[in-house]
Amino acid sequence: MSDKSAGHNWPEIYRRRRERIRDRIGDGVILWLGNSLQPRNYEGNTYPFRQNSHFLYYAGLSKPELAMLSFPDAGRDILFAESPGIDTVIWNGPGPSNEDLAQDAGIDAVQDPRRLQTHLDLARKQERPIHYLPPYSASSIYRLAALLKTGPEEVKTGVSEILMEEVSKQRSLKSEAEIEQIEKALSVTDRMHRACMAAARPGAREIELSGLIQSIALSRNMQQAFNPIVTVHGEVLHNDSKETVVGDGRLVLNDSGAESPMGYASDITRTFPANGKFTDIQKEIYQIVLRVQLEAIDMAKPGVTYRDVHTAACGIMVDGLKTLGLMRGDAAEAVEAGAHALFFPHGIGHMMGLDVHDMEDLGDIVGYGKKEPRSGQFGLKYLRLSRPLEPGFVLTVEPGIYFIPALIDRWQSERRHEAFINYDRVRDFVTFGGIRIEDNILVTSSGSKVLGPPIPKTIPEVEEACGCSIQPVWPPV
Ligand SMILES: [Mn+2]
Repeated sequence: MSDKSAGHNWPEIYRRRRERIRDRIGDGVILWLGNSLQPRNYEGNTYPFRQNSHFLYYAGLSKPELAMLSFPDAGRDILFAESPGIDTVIWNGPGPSNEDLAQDAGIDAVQDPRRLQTHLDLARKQERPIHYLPPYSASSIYRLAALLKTGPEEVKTGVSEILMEEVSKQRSLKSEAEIEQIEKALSVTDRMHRACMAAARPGAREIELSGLIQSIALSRNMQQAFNPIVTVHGEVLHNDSKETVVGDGRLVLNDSGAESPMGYASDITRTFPANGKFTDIQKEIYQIVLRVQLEAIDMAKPGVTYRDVHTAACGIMVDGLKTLGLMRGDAAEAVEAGAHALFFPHGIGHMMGLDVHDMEDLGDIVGYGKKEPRSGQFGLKYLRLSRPLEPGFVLTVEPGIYFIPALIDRWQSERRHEAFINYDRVRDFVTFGGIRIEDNILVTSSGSKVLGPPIPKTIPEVEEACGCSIQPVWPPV
């Protein structure tokens, strides 16, 4: 891929990553499938291509329809790529040769894609296990079914658990070169958030702000790591930015992050007043969320489980909500019962790397390991990371307080957790919206470190950034 950071021998990094996974798997063959182009409305008009993140991690090549085989016993890998024909050159220009691709990935052998079938047929005939990761797109399921001469359902049940575990272990620990990529993305995300604060004003539309921040990333050759959430309805957790007009006195929630050209994510949330000044009650709720976030960052260190960080964060939140008369009773008991989830129905954070929810395609093995089941309790069931933290993990820390009218109505009608929730007081906040504050941290040997440049976060910092004039995307000539 383009834009490799200087000072790192990427072909050697990919080669070593594959060597390690081959050693851990030990037998059979490992099949790595790259992604295909996804059509928008007909085959030739496609969505922007995004490579499979495992393929990026082990080969770094961002081109559709690639595949790779790793042979643990022979200690080698083969790349499978179609040779660019004259039509490709005419329509898409002269791209890199297959030999160039192989060299970039640190692979010695490159073969025609039709040879992949021959290798797999032989492995099946010899009854050697074929290890592959769970496919998440219909095109990959279909491609795997054809290659393995089986059906889509059999493809899903035949995934390699040992490969999932070992990939999860390896990708969970981020190297210095990977942290550099995440920080590169964050430096653009910082610009996106500052521009959004500066440009927002009563009367603007959510979609204008969303368009502005996306243009900032695009003009630096970066995609978004996920669909940005820029909205006055922060209480709708994954609200798409719409034509909604930003009202005076409203809070704008911006949850967005650029993706580095090598595919690394960033994921930042800031919430700010549309007119540049927080009201008193907005300040009070904001301060509770900020305190929870800072204390959660402080708690994150090796050996501590993220579930304990989540639970402690919920307790601090309940204490804060009690001072405003929204909750009552013993904070620990309220959290144990799940009463706080009326205001905070999601988890404190998740792993982040090449995916914004890193390796979510591998399931709970990443955030929970093999032994710990995920809780079924409302709120806690959305905690994506629970396991003990290790140096090298990159996580998000993202508490929020939301006033979700439909949830308040339902719980109040059921008189749910009445011992802990003061519904009469909650009614005063029903049009408040929501506040979330999110940063990306690296777990270090002794604690944790917030990644990227400082993005306005305290009330004075946010109000100052809201009062700035908008910086042009391109410097004036
Ligand atoms: Mn997040």
